[in-house]
Amino acid sequence: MTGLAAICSCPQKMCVALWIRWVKLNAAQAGCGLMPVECFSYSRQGRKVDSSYACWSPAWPGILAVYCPYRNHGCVACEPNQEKEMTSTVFITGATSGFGEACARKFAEAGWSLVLTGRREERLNALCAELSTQTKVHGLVVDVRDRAAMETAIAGLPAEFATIRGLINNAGLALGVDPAPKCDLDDWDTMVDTNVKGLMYTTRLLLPRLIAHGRGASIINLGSIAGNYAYPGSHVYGATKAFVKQFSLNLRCDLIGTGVRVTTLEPGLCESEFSLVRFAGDQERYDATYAGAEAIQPQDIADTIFWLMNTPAHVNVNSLELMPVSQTWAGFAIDRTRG
Ligand code: NDP
Ligand code: 8X3
Repeated sequence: MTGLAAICSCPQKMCVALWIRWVKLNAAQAGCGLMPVECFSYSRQGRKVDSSYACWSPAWPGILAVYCPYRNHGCVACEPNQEKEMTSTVFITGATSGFGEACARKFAEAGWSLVLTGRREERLNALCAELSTQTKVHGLVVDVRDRAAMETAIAGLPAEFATIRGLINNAGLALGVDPAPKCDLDDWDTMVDTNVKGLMYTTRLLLPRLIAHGRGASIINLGSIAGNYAYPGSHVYGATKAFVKQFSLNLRCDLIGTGVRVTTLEPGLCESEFSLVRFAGDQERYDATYAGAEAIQPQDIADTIFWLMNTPAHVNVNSLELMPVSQTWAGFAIDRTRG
């Protein structure tokens, strides 16, 4: 990481300038809170004093406060005089509607840089244009199922989006609720290719960038209650989400020591275009799905994901299941035609 020169506003003028060098990222260094940095304070006499502590928030692109060795003098306010590369970037797949779009707005509001993806170019461009008045945004019109296109898109990320602090693997879909014997195999292929392989490609391609961020980085994978419980018509959709859960847990094992967290977020009934896609554009079925249910809204999901990404860097939420209060479990089905 690069260095950052800062002007120290020590009221007693004991020190006049600080040179802070972000030493190599390791577990003890990145993240929110008090952390040791290689921080030299030059006294008025030009004497170099080291071992200060900086309070740094990854959500804010600068040093919030530096406690200089002359702590009793209350030297805490520093103005960074050089923009550096600590801005947090979140990469969101499927940002053209629903949860992904709500997350893009939420993280933009908090000043995170955004990399947003989706296939619907017009929608993606409109969102990128809108949010670019608030923060840095880079749009990628790409299908997560297309491995080569994903490789090219990610390899070509501009340098300012090179290090990724958050990945929201959100792009996904369910097609139909017909029983398995009536299903179209193409639909099953589409769900596996998107929910399983697309998520797999995105994750693998971004892992080096998340690991480069290190402590405090997060991967949030969109699972579902359908990955936890069986219900009629869930077949391949539910199975793809069960994959997401196990893949996430397994990833955690391989990321030990990197500081990168992994969470599966497993929502139940949420109101979004998800059901329009599932019911092939049937608005009546969509309306009936949510009628009177007070379903979870995309904003609720975005708030939850934002919270997950901002928990203390030593905490990993392995999985989090959410339902609207109106939704609970049905009983087991019993075939009573047997005698
Ligand atoms: P939406 O249909 O509103 O959003 C889905 C997003 O995924 C869209 O932005 C869509 O963009 C993108 N997407 C779909 N296929 C692809 C693809 N092949 N390549 C790139 N992007 C793709 O649904 P939600 O926001 O509700 O769902 C988001 C995630 O949450 C999904 O993984 C879903 O399974 C999961 N989930 C949803 C629940 C719900 O009840 N809504 C509950 C539990 C989990 P575009 O079409 O432009 O490519
Ligand atoms: C979407 C939730 O209950 O429709 O993943 O499967 S459900």
